[in-house]
Amino acid sequence: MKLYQYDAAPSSKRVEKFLKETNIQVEIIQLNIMEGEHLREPFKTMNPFNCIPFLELDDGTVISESLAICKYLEQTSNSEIKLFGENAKEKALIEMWNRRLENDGYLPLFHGARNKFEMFKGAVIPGTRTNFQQNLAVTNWAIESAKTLLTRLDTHLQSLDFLVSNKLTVADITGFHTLRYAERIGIDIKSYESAFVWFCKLEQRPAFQESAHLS
Ligand SMILES: N[C@@H](CCC(=O)N[C@@H](CS)C(=O)NCC(=O)O)C(=O)O
Repeated sequence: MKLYQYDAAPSSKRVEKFLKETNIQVEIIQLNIMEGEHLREPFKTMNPFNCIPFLELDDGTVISESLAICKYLEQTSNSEIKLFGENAKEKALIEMWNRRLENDGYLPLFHGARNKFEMFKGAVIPGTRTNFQQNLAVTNWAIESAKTLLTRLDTHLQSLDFLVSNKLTVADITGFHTLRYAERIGIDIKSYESAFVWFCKLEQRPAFQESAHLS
């Protein structure tokens, strides 16, 4: 089994944090997406969505999407740490928060960034290289959506250290990277005080010390 990553990319960072928190070991191969390595063969055919991360199983099956990868690894490992939850209620609440964060924050901001920053010119749609133009209206919509989410998140986190069951789950990892995107795109995340305290505590965790950064 091999995990294809590019450690400086947010999607890979989510998987990296999951692996460190759960102590799951997997062989990792770095593909340099800045140099388009993922767009060349054999990787282009292995994952037709042409993005990292993706996991190649020993039988040749390829699983992409960061959380699908994490879920597969959690369910097939001996790790006692279950970041997707241990019972029906916990699992549902984790999925609820994860979807809220992804739908209203992480994904809008992900596309907002691709429609704003110079480095994404010619690569507005993930896993493509085209002349499709960037559109700042997408970025502005993303900022508005994320601010609404951050207000709600801030209220939820007023008396909590984590989003669900007072222990770290994948929803916290998604949330951490949502705030990272928000900060990068210019939202003042410090003004969401409870969410910012939660973010800073997460940042201190050993598993959240990152191995690579985008330049
Ligand atoms: N929803 C996917 C997103 C994957 C994705 O967009 N990965 C980006 C890096 S964060 C990528 O590989 N980009 C390469 C490209 O656009 O060519 C996931 O969570 O795994």
